Amino acid sequence: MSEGHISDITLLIDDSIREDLGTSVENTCNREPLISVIVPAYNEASNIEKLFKGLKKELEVLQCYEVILVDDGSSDGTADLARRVASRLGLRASIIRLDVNSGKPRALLEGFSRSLGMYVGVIDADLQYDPKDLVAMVRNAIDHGYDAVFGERIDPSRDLVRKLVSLGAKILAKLLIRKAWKARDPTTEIYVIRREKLERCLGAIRPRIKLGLEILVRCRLNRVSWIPVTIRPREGEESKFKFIWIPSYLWQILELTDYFTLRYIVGALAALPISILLWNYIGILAPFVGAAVKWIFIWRDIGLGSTLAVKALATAIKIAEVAAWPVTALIELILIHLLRGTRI
Ligand SMILES: Nc1nc2c(ncn2[C@@H]2O[C@H](COP(=O)(O)OP(=O)(O)OP(=O)(O)O)[C@@H](O)[C@H]2O)c(=O)[nH]1
Ligand SMILES: [Mg+2]
Repeated sequence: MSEGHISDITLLIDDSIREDLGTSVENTCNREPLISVIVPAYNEASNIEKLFKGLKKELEVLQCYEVILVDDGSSDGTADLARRVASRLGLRASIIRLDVNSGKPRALLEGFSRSLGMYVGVIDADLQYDPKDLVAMVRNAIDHGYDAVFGERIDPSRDLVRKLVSLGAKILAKLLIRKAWKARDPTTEIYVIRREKLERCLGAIRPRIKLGLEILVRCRLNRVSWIPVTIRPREGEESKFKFIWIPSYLWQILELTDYFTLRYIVGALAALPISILLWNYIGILAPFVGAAVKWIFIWRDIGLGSTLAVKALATAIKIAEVAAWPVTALIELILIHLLRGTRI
């Protein structure tokens, strides 16, 4: 990636906790790699061998590729093992290890910032996706000139609760985010994007739980395609899915939603119970905290300056209302005097 964008992203992760374990084989093709495949990995040691074999077999047909595995503070030696396996297999791979677990989205952003390929692809380390699908996506992008190709996940093995959670997440994104309306799988985790397009929007992408959705919404993608990918049941290491991800997903949706009014209403509705709950603790300050909650929702749409200006105007109107009370009372009194004795 170009220097400017590298600095944007690397700022997210302190240099002292990042270690580049090097590249397994000479990573330079005669030209830029066709694809950089970013693999986020957290405690995936038992899957590395099979993962790398699969990637090598499929990516070799593209000749010029690079794999960037970002180990995110694993405690099972994922990074060391990955380096050894990559060099044994002759896989063109760079292994980056972050000492502190920073979460999948930050790991992906770190990988993006290191990528050199014409296309950047993302695939999980847990063997649930077939690298063949990634190759099909690049081919699709090249053949038809797509800016990005996303995988539409078909997951026959998921349990009912996860299926329902996933369906709810998709519906919510489609309903609230205009750009996600036509997306066949807005929460997808496997995709390929033209690096040139990614570079332009990297500064706007936040490290949120569904980075594919961030890319879909925040990057200017003129032509996008979807191809079906079947998810295999997880083998080896256990799932890292946590239900705590659900509120952070909801937050991401609220950030990405086009519906400003909805955000305002959610903020306004949250303000009242918050004020009531806090009343016992901070008394008269509670309504101010409640109001602040409402305004935080709006702040990101119009900026801090405008938020303060609107708030100042609204407060001025309220003060004027209160100040006008004696005047209105006086007018009422005069009217009562004038009308005394008459009945309409
Ligand atoms: N770098 C990094 N990778 C992570 C982290 N958490 C999960 N991953 C990786 O992200 C990928 C997806 O994780 P999974 O645990 O399979 O999560 P999931 O696919 O949403 O959940 P399942 O459907 O249950 O498999 C795997 O390659 C993990 O190793 C993390 O904190 N940092
Ligand atoms: Mg998985």
